[in-house]
Amino acid sequence: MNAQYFVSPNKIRAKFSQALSSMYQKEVPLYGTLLELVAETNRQVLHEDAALAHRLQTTGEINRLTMERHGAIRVGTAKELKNLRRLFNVMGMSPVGYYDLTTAGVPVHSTAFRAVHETDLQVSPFRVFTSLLRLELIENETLRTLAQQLLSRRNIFTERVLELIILHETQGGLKTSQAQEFVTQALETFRWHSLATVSASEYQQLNAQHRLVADIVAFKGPHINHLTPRTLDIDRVQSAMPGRGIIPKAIIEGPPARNCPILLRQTSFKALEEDVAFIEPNGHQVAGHHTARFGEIEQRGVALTPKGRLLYDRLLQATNDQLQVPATESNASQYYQLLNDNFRAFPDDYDSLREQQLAWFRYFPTERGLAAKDTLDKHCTLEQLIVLDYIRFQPLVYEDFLPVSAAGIFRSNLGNAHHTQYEQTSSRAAFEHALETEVIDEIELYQQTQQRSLQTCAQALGLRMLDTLLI
Ligand code: OOG
Ligand code: NI
Repeated sequence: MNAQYFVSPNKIRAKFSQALSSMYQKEVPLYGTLLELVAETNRQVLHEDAALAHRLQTTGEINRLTMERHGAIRVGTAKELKNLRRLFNVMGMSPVGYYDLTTAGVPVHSTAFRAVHETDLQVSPFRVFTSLLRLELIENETLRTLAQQLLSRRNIFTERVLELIILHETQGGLKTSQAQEFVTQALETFRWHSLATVSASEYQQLNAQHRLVADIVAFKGPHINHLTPRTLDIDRVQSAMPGRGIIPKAIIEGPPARNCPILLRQTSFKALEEDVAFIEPNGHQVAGHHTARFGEIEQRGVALTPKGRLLYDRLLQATNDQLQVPATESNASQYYQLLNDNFRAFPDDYDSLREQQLAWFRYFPTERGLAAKDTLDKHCTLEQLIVLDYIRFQPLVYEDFLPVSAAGIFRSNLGNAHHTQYEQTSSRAAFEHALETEVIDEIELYQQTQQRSLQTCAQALGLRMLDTLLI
């Protein structure tokens, strides 16, 4: 069948993320309150900063501002992870990056399912941080067996969504009505189930092992545990949260506020205690509570090269070493002070970030450059073309996650009771084995996007030697 009959995966992704957002707002009303706060703050910022408003208008981003940028789920088995990969593939999302959270005392490893090409990201940047429980880290054998049994008994996908996935794989796409049905059916995997699959005492044992184990194992499916819209001013939203009855986590994760934002800053409200019911062996239901779901906000900046990332990791590590204890509400201002001081060593203008090869950029030919095309010296270097204002550059936005930040988000939602130290660490090979494919290296994606933009410049300016344009 011809590809033109099929709905673009980008469209399916955009529709799915909208449907997920509506469902989550109904399930967690406080998340709706957070969305309102974010929308209001974005409006204020745009009102105060006309240049920013203009920029967002010209790029069309203004219309997508409050659209969610990411969500997260946690699954229990290799099979669940593999089938999620197939499900996300229908929406044009591939596994990018490997995150080992065990070093931070969280018994999972993760990837981000997302679009990989800049034109697809432009349509919908929606991504899902997806974690796989590392069952082998449960030391108590009885409990591990219980967890395994519970997981092997459940099926987190509807029969119909599995059929549609196969249809997509065999015919190469989905037609309109199939795509609509896919969105409705796929949503079921992410839905909240307040009736647990375990008894109250089993829940307590799983929870005592690790709150995350109970969250992943004791329910029918991997409920979406948060969604994350983009804010134009994360500091402002963080401080306005309590006024709306939202309790924020202690600190904003990631780099400090800067003129030229780098990577990703994020914060969340603390997970809510929700009513659930446990099911006793005699079939009776017992009322109880479970704490897992929350809302998050993010602000993204330029993606860093490996060199830039090393510098970022070093400065963040230095901050945490100097603080000596974990950052909490009581030492938050000291933490920010140290963070700001340390990050003075990170250049804060785009020229330096580019010249020192700390960040990735996209290059664009200017009107002036295009007008000069025929008279251009064919041996011009990229730097000369920039000086001549024939080529300009824009920061390439970071599309991924940060392990230290992710651990901070996890931890703030797991209570402070867990300071587990795991002997085993990174097991990327096992993760990829479960996924039945390798995860994509995010650095390669940024490099390719930058390189594509350079090639487009070269073509537009009639230059043959693309390589000379490499920085
Ligand atoms: C995922 C936490 C990590 C982020 O934005 O870094 C995360 C989870 O709680 O399942 O979402
Ligand atoms: Ni998140």
